[in-house]
Amino acid sequence: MTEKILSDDFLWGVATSAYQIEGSPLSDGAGPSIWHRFSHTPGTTYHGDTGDIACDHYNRYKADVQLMKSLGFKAYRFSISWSRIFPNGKGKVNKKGIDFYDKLIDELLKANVIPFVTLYHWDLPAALQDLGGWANRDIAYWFEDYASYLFQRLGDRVKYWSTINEPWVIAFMGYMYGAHAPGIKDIFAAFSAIHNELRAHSKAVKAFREENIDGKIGITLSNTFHKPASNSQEDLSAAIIAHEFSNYPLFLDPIFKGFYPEHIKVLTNSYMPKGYEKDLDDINEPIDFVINYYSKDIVMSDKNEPLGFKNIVKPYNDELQTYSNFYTFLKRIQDVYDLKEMYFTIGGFDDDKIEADRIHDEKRIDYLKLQTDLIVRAVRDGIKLKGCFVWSLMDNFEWTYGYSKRFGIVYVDYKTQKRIIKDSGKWYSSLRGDSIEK
Ligand code: IFM
Repeated sequence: MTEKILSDDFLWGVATSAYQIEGSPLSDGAGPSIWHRFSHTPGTTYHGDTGDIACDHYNRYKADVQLMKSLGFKAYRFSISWSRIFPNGKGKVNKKGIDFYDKLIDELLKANVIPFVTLYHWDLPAALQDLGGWANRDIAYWFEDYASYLFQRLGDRVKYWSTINEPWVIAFMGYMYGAHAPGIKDIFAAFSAIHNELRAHSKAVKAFREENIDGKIGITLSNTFHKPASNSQEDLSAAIIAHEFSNYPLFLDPIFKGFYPEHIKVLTNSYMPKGYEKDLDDINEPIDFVINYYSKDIVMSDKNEPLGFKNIVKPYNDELQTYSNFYTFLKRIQDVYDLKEMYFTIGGFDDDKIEADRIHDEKRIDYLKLQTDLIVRAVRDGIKLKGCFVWSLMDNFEWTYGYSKRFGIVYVDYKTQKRIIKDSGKWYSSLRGDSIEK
């Protein structure tokens, strides 16, 4: 006997982000973003790749929406480029910039694809970086203004909003390790960035509620399963600290409870901006949902490291595979913060075999099967997962890896911009909430 696990309104979707797919970063009055500036700085990306053309989605969005429609996806998670809307980050709106998203959203709705908008996916207006970017306290107000404008302008049609995509990556890859834009290496700036991201996020959530927008708002978090390198007390503690420092507790504790996690007090007291505690009441503003993304690594205690531990393995594509870990993560998030709604973003990897016009990517299919199976089991076991977004709709600019990594379930021939649906795209498109039965 079969039993239906997922409801018909489970959102099977795909995800992208503005700088990674749009191309034309300076067209129609847009201002440069930090990723435009960073990728144009020699030595920052593989082969000096930039997002200048990317998937040319800015000009091909209609065909891309048709592609999503033809594949039967119910939802599309994409981000808005702040510097298309406000070329200087604040002040005067660039009408042509907002027109692009207006048209994209209308096109999606016409195709029956639900728009799921991310306000910020790493491409800060360069003009705001010149003022300190996420390390400047004022960014909370700049972000609030930007978000409010979008709520007013698009809130009649967009019902799902995520404020910031993977805030940990923004702060630490961008401000501490310097590997991502803006390329800063300063631990104090990184902690200020975390704190200001939370302040900005909560101001946007409050604005959303004040505007009475008919919809839901949440945040997208990266989570890494930190396996202790050994059973020593030091490594076990390092894994706990790494978890609280880089996973959902760092964000959801302040958002839902109004304080930073217990085990990282030493870090927050050492590196956070002075007086940060005074902001915690303001940050404490519950949200409607969380989108989760997972990976795993191994953590070892190391007193010489500024954070007291080091991540000794960080497999790029090797996701958290075991059901018990996956379930425990989601169950804790659901119970500790009383969340009624969660979404999952499935990562991916590059493993394409190209034969004429066919792209065989069995490993990606196996991976997607495994991940979707985890999702179905988690829902069966009471986890309130309401949708799943595969990263990514199509191959795109993978940040410092440039175009050397292909995460798409649709192949992009960058010379011709031809899209070719990979075998994994065909497999994923055959998946429907109502067709998954266990
Ligand atoms: O490409 C990124 C995306 O921008 C954020 N999440 C992880 C993806 C794969 O690395």
